[in-house]
Amino acid sequence: MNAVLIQGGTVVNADREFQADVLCVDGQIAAVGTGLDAPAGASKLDASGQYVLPGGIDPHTHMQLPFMGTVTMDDFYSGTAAAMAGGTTTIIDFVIPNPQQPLMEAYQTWRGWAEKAASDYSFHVAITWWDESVKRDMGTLVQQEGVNSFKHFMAYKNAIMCDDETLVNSFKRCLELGAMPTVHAENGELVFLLQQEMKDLGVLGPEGHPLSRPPAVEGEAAQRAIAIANVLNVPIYVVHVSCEEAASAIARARTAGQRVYGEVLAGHLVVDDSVYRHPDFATAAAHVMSPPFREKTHQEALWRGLQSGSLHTTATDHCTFCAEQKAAGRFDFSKIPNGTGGVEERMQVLWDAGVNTGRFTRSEFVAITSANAAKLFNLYPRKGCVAVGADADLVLWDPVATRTLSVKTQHSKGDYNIFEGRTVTGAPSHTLSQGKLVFANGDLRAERGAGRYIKRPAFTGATGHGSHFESLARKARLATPTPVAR
Ligand code: URQ
Ligand code: ZN
Ligand code: ZN
Repeated sequence: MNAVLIQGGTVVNADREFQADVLCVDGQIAAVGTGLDAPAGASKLDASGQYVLPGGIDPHTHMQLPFMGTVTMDDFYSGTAAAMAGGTTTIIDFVIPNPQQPLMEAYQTWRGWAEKAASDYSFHVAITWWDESVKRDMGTLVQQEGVNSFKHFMAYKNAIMCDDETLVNSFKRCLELGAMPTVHAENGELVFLLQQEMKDLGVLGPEGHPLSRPPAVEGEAAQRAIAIANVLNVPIYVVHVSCEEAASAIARARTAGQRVYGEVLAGHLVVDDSVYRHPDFATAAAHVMSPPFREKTHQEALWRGLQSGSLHTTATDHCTFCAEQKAAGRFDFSKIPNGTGGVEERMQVLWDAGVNTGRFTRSEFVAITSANAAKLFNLYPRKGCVAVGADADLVLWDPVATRTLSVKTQHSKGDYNIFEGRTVTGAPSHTLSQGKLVFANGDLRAERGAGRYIKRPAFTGATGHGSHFESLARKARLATPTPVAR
């Protein structure tokens, strides 16, 4: 029996916080309460003065991603190890089939890559093309493999971009299956045209990246995806919302009663577009990711979206390329591999810029870093809360610890840190994954292959939390027209 008793801490869940000890036995939470006794042989952790949080969930990472002619620096071991050093104990990554590649083939490939993961993981599957076999494989993935979310890139023309026909077919299939459609919302046709215009003007450096992907390009795609979902009566989750235009499109739809959910990257909350005007190519290129970092004014819209509940989760889109890889675009910004890191820093940045500033309560912090993602992707209450029966994925959070975030101390294999030099107050002192201590006061003990693939049931029938799909189906039935007898 592997038992750990965490004593003297304040448990923080998304709904409340309270003084309690937490007993973990064989990878699950066995008891939560005051004055718990440790079973014989149990190890003890003193959490006095600290908060005991559910392990963070990052619903948007790309470990070991083949993209734009190269492969990310972090694989599933190094990426999940870095995540646990920052308090994140579950990632939801992406299977991204090449166009015309059978979904099941891509899925098996990614499952193989992820066997080295040190923490638990799950997969969204991207729909990058369409025919009857894709429709069939989506069913297999939902019914047999525990996939309940499908990603659609509206950007990346001539690569993995979805046209409206694919969006409509796939969203409809998602509704049939009880799966959440998600979108990368940028109009890829506009991006392609604006990239060409920038190059025709001789703008070839990284400063051309944001200029070719203005907020209006994201706002249009977000609005279009939301409108398609509305007509089809399916919920929709917009990933990496980066600008006011997309955030307000989501807020408007929600106010009108539509089931739309939004995700915000930690980077988009605190990094702005001045990085692209840095004179050093490598520094500017290191920040090339899509959607790009925006003018500061957009950050307030994102904070307000999270505070008001119109945006729901935080993520990182951890997708690290080194300077040599980024140099592929030295003379053409459109060839710079898109992606930045952050999987280790997310929770510390959000605590420092969110909780310490009074934007979020500690419970709201848990909601946006763990519980909401668990609920939206049907991992709750196995993940996302400190409760009996949940997985023993826990973080002992020291609210007075200070850290300076830097590439020099990060555990990612990337060679850049978009939060370089930022000093934060509040950091994980200990991380437990499946009840095992994997991080303790700077000592990372991530075990290659210890992570498990986590199945996520579809949102139909008894599973899920008050399935939004059933309520939508009821709404659709009520709205079903009756044919006129003639
Ligand atoms: O678009 C994404 O989410 C992937 C390809 C990572 N890269 C990025 O720039 N966000
Ligand atoms: Zn994306
Ligand atoms: Zn991504």
